[in-house]
Amino acid sequence: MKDILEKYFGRNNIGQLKKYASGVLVAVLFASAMLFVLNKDASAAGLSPLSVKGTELVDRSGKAVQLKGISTHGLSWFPEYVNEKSFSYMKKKWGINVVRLAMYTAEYNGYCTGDAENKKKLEKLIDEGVRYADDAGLYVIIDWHILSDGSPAVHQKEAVSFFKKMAKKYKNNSNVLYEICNEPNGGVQWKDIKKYAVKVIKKIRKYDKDAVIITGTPTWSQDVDAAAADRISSKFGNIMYSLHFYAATHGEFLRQKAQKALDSGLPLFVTEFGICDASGSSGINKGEAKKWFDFLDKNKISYAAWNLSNKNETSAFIKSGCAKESGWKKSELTDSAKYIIKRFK
Ligand code: IDC
Repeated sequence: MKDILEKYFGRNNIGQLKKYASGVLVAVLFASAMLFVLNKDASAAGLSPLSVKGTELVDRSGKAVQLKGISTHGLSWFPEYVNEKSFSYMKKKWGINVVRLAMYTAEYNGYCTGDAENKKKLEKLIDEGVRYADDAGLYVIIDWHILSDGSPAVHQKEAVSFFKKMAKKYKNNSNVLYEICNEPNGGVQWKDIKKYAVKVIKKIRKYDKDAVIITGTPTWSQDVDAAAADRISSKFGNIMYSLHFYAATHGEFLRQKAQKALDSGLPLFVTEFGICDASGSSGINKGEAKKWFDFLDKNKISYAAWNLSNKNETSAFIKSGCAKESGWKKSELTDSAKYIIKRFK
């Protein structure tokens, strides 16, 4: 080797060449270290990290991104749908690009009401869900699904330590988004939700500097106007606000509220919706559903449909007689599923 180098560069130049080579090496190492510090890794599937620009979600190059996908039912009750095949099937055949992992906090076997074993099981499911999503090329929302607990303050302590764990684990996963309280209800005010949100966001930001964080809003995530009037400090970056609708219950009045919030610059994310009524289990309203989808698409609002399960309810995607955990045929899907899948495409 030495002989060859000497032949081409001359004996006197070898020392300089070595210096030059080590300089290049140092520069390359420094550049990759900087990239690592400044950027999340791209996911296995090469998904770009997301950020929030104005009211929109954008990718690394600043291009607007609209996430479209589905929410699981409660992870404790329908864990079987979190599997590798179902995620890649929904991506390929339905055209989704996001899945939401709904983890109830207070209901039966919720994260805060079950035992330690249950907690472990749920965390393992989230871990698998994040991995399957990544492999399939999907973004994934980790949803702290408060519901019967009404105010997020009820389980605030658990929420802070849960999201600390998540943020430490997933800080380099470009496909992970955090939803910190599904649907505040029971009269809890925005100022109290905001207090909770700031506590949780601060904890997440300690580890994960830039992942998108979505907070719930008052009245089952409908009062986005209240949040618009008193936003969370922009210093945290990449914060969005959830808007939930069920088309057979919520119509024009809620779209108007949402429009006003958008006009004032509030970034919205529909982390949950149905085209039936708010009970999740009666009549579908296709007329209103169409108006909602047109509204979402026009404003590039991201959304996740409730729910991926075969529970005997209108909002479920899989017919209750079907036990398959992926690869569903059209005849095995409900009317909700068939309608919504058409809009994914
Ligand atoms: C519903 C489920 C139903 C379950 C119930 C209580 O569809 O099977 O028994 O929760 O846990 C929401 C909630 C979501 C609800 C859904 C339909 O976020 O948890 O799921 N809904 O009622 N907000 C508005 C409607």
